Amino acid sequence: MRIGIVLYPTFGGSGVLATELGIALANEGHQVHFITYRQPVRLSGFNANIFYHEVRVPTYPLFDYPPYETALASTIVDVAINQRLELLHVHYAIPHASSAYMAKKILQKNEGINLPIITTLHGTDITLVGKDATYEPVVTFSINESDAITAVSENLKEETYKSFDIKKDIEVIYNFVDVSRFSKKPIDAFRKAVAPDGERIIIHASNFRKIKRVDDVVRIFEMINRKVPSKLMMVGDGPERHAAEELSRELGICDHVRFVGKQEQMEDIMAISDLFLLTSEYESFGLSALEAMAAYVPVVSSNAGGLPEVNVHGETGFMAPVGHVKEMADYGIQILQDDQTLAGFKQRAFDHASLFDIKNIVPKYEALYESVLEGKLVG
Ligand code: GMT
Repeated sequence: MRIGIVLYPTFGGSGVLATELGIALANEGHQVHFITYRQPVRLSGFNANIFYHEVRVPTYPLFDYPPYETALASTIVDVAINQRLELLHVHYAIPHASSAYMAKKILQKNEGINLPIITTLHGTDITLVGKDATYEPVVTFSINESDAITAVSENLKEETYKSFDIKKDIEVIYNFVDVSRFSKKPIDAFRKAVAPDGERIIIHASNFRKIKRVDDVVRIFEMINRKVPSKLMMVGDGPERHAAEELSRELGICDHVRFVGKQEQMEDIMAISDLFLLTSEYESFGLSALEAMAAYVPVVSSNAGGLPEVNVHGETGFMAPVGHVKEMADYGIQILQDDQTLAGFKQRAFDHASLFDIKNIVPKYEALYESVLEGKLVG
């Protein structure tokens, strides 16, 4: 198949998932055309089946807000015609689903081409940004106009039906992880550099937006560290990073906390970690938690959104209500208290992550593409 994939090229979960999906499809022999405004972060190395088409958004003195949505629709039209795309898969509804709709209409009218559109809903496109009245009518319309809709968890599917008047079926296709890539042996020298006295290594990775409640991570770490000597690695960057750094100074733990910024080799960092903290107010799924589990790292998380579909309470880690930092710290201590308990959680985290292995999930997207193409009306 010749597949177009529209995505955000950043470190956000939707962009990571879309990039990994495209690479997996290319490895299966499909021709994959990524369409976005910058080289996606996880897209490196040469693959004969992968193409990257950059959306250029020319500036003009009149534009306080350069019209990305229009530029994206025009690029989709161009790529669809010149690369003879058979279908287009857009990740994150805003503004990708409406640009896709616009492109589809142009292709139909001008070229007699029917380009099926698949929209994958990822999270805040529904739960935060999308349902804001500023965007809602366009989001509802463009989701309904998609030929197929998927959501990354049962919870996100429910939230979508709750917040939008969606007339079509939404298929749940869970996020996935390449277990073989994440289950790496830890690099001893790296572990020693972070935890020279054999401390436990705790990790958080996100884009440090408010919704992630990174202050909670710092507070939980402080409580765990009082009982179990540990180090905290804060991976990523975003608006709340500075406040979290300040808090770690206030709590007198900054010698034990490293803010390492955005990292591409997540598998090496995960490999040396003992516990992953994810305190979010909402997660449709929690891809970072799944990647941690695939690296044998148990998870203490909030129980918001789709997290209970990923983190099995008492098995792969623990969950507590949003903001219950003391409870989460106690769970962390319980997991880290001795090597035998930790080893049990690590193994179960890995076993559960294996259910979401790339090999099990990517065929579900391929089957969906095939069923969309079979029902396709040309012209
Ligand atoms: O919030 C983020 O970290 C980024 C965001 C996105 O859409 O780029 O992530 C969402 O999509 C991920 C991949 O499907 C999910 O695993 C995340 O849970 C989801 N984030 C939220 O719902 C807050």
